[in-house]
Amino acid sequence: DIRAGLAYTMGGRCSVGNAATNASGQPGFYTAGHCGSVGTQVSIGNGRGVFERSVFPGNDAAWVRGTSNWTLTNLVSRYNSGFYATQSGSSTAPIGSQVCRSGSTTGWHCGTIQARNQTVSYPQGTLHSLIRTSVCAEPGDSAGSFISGTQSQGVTSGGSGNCRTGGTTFYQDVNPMLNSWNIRLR
Ligand code: TYR
Repeated sequence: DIRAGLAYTMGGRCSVGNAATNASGQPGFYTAGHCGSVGTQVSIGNGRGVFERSVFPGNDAAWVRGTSNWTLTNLVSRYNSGFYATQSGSSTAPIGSQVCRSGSTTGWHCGTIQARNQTVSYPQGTLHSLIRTSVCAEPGDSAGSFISGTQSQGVTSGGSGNCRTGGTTFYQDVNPMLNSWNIRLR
């Protein structure tokens, strides 16, 4: 089944944002745009999918549709912290809220939401409207789910530092993806 935080490969490795369905009810997940361009093929376990939407830079947003039989769940992998978190919506959490993220390199890590509407420059270009957090992340954690309580907030984009000494990580807001592509959270 498809769960937030699971690893997928597409040449490199990224993490599932959240399981979701598109306007036609087809299963898939949303993720980060820097993980693949439209047409990029994805493997997740023995399942297959394809990037059907991708925006990067500018934003860091993408939709992957499953091309094999996928079972979707609203669970978020917490890795070494045990069991799962449950996602039940995408209400925006205020600045200062605790937020955690699930990623396939470093697992489950938490911190606080520090600032919205951040413009960030990567070697590939400039991104707008990212949200800054004190959560650590490392390569391969990209695109994994940020969740505050039970509410999904977004997908891991990039940042600095690491999970040994601490870091700053920016995420892409989930709601613009859901709204502009008519995607429904699982
Ligand atoms: N951008 C990274 C990826 O593609 C994820 C990452 C996030 C890496 C924050 C480092 C960092 O500090 O996997």
